[in-house]
Amino acid sequence: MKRVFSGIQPSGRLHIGNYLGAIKNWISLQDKYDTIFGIVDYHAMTVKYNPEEMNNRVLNAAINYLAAGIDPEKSILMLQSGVKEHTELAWILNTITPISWLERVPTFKDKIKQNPDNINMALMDYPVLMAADILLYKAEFVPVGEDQVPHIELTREIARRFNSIFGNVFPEPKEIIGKAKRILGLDGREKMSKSLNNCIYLDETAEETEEKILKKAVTDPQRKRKSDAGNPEVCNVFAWHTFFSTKDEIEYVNNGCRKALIGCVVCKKMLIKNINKELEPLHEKQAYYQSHIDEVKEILYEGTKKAGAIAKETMQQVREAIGFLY
Ligand code: AQP
Repeated sequence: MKRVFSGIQPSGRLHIGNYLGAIKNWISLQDKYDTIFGIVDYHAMTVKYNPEEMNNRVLNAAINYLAAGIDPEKSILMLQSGVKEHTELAWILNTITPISWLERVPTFKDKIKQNPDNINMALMDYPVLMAADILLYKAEFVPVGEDQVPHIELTREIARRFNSIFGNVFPEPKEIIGKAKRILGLDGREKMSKSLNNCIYLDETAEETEEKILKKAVTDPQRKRKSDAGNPEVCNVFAWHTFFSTKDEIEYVNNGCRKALIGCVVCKKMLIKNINKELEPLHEKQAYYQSHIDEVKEILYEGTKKAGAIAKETMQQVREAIGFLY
């Protein structure tokens, strides 16, 4: 089976953007591919963070992977910092990656804007570590949201360059983009992001989700009252409907909004019902794993060990290729 690798950085609690853009796609790949899903904690260090929170963030990510349906019998669930070969390979890849390739990565520019007081080396080097994450497992496919595509392109360029200098070691991975390319946040403008306080978190209660959507979710800004005809194309609440509601409901909301037959509150309430319905089984499993946290740690430990064995093999080939066989 061909191999798939993907990961999420534990830079905060996971949200429905991570769920729709990443985790939900991962579930469907488990039967067709040899799948490895990482919690990439070294990536979460590129911005300031509270060390006391990191352990809980990692466990929150692991719980959500499992609750959403990552099956440890089918997939490897691993922790990046538990496999030292990630940073080792990243260093080697650094030596063949021109700085100019990293300067043009769009997320680097975004991160500089978001962290003007902490523009560190790792913010720029993040995509090389990501390339190492993928290439270490010789993954051929990487399911990601649209924002990560430049990183996968860069990974291909790095793999190509390594292979041309040192001999053929790495396949060139391809991205797999699902239907949810870019989920916007409650603000209806920016990508839903852990660092932007515009999220519906996966561990939020049904009541918290309801309150956030009713009070904070921005709809068509032109529509001031129910009697105004709305434009679903510019309404983020409508965009969310397309992921959580049935075909008939989407049509009902689309038509009702355009003809001013329904107001934004009715539209939001229907969405709330559907989001909570989809997340209900996930919440039940979260509660199970929360109260069986040792089971979660064991799964992560075993997965990290398995990943480590694959990583060792690749690094042996890399060392042979770069002439480090003393
Ligand atoms: N809003 C989103 N829409 C679609 N996909 C998304 N992903 C994240 N947000 C959205 C996808 O989730 C995977 C893991 O992403 P990540 O958490 O490792 O990094 P990120 O994209 O930087 O996520 P955040 O929430 O925006 O984190 P911060 O705020 O810390 O930078 C990726 O496949 C990503 O595409």
